[in-house]
Amino acid sequence: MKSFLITGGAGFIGSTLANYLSKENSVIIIDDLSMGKEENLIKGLNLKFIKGSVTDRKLMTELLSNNTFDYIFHLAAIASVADSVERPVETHQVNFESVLMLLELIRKYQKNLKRLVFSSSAAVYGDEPTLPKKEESVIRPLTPYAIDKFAAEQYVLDYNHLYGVPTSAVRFFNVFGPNQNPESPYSGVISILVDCYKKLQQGKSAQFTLFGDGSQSRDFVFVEDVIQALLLVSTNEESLGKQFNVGTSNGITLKKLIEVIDEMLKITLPIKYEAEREGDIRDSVADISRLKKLGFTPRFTISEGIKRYLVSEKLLDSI
Ligand code: UD2
Repeated sequence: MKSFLITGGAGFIGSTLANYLSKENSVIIIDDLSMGKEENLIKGLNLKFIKGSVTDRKLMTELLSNNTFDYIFHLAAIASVADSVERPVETHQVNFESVLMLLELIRKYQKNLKRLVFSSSAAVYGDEPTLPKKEESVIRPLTPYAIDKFAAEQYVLDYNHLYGVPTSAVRFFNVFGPNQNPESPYSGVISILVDCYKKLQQGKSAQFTLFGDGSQSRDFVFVEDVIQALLLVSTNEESLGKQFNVGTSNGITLKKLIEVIDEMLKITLPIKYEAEREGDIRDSVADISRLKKLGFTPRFTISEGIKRYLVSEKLLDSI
């Protein structure tokens, strides 16, 4: 049995990882439930939940000095780019300062750690138009969110180079799947779409607001493939001190995506068109050759991932 710490472990990606790992390992989760939900977690003997913030120095010091972890996944963050623009100082505390504090605590107390994996974001590439994005592509972080993710990621990797702390980072593209919280307007677009279709299927009225003309494209990656990536990155010697794009290498436009779901559910989604969101990136697609070298193969096409999601939300009967 290995010992895991997952910060942000009640959130969408964190809870999927925790539920998978706690079948055969001991998992401690810390989450302040700002976006995550305790009911995302399948409670069992191997899973311990702590409600608290990664910015709480006392709590984090206790956690790191009283336990020995094999692996730490740092997934806690203010995940909304818009939020970071509204509240740059608070975002910085959560998305950057907590990381530096965690690194210091690991350096001091976690001498047997096998790996810290930090969750960075495709946001670091900003609006530089060259596609697909490679890890060594031009970095142009445009928001407090992206600046903090990039700075934290660089610190995480530098702690490997400078102090030998075993670290890696992943740059998530557009992750989707069950348990993604659709409540904020800046939640993942697929969770918002699924929420709309759900209402329509229940005979309620719903309308999807499409920002722009729908020709923008994204590399949507199903959460189970993200788990595959996290496990590969955390256990591979080759990934020490490096960052990895996590996507599928396939982009799809929003328009096409809606057509695919319309067809699956035999529903025509009512769409209200609004102006493009400020700062919206037109196209985003990952080059995943670095991750592939670790043995990664995306197992879900966008349609397969969407189907699974719709089944889990009981919008479709079976696969
Ligand atoms: C993703 C990440 C964000 C950051 C960014 C970096 C998510 C949820 N967000 O933002 O954290 O890393 O990538 O580039 O993964 N849209 C609509 N209607 C809606 C909601 C969204 O039309 O109700 C559009 C939106 O304007 C955008 C696209 O859908 O063009 C995808 O939006 P998103 O918020 O899911 O993700 P993105 O790529 O803006």
